Amino acid sequence: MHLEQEFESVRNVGREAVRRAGVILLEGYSRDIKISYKGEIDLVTEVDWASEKEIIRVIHASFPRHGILGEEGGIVPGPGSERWIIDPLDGTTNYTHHFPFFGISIGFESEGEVLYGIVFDPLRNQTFEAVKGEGATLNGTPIHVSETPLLSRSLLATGFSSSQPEDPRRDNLPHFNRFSRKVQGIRRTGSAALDLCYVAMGALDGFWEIGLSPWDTAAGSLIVREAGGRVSDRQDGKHELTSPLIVASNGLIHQEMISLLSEVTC
Ligand code: 2AM
Ligand code: CA
Repeated sequence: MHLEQEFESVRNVGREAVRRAGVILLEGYSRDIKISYKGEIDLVTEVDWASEKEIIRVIHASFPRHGILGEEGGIVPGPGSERWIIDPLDGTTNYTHHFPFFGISIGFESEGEVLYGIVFDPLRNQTFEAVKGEGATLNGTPIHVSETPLLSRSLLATGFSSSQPEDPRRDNLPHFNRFSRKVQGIRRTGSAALDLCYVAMGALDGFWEIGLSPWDTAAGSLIVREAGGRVSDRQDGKHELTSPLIVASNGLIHQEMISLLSEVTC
């Protein structure tokens, strides 16, 4: 198949997968659902599993040989380098408490590079999408990061991962404490994928978090970059999907964020 044609199919599959997963999330949101615990506080629901299963079904219907990395255990190696990185429900804790902030995140990677990302917020019917080199959109309209020039004028977001909270290297409170005295405000929304999209559309000026997984950041990082923003690790190096800390911003406040993070020793 021609490369451009194949890419058009990647986009169509991404859209169809989030649309179907969104129906599952909205259906579960309106009734009592079964919750299981992965750890003391880290939870998963029957909806996470059903959503991931449906997303994998849609992908494999068109691309049976592509690999899968899904948060809920859907790990299928493929013979080539193409891989789909899936968070079937980002913001599960919000979801189970009926705090209306959660989404679905899907990234498509080839030869180790994310080329396409889609994040869908089914409650607001907002679809954030990016293709490498082609910009980022919200419901089809191009989006761009904010123009806030200074950290002191910025609204940031962060999060606190629910696993290994006792590990001091994953303790975000010292960073939170330091940032909170330097910025206009910090939000803690509970969905890293949507936080990244909010940076991309300029509603947030920056975001950082420790201990995220590839499925939390694969799509959102590309969406930020394609919206003109910057994404890095804590030393301003390349952010890999497995980097322990992610910093995303409008670019203008990035250095200030990096400097402030370097002041915290952990
Ligand atoms: P989740 O709802 O898909 O688990 C909250 O700050 C962010 O951290 C959310 O995107 C949440 O995604 C993610 N998160 C929660 N527990 C996590 C864990 N154990 N590892 C990595 N990310 C986690
Ligand atoms: Ca999840």
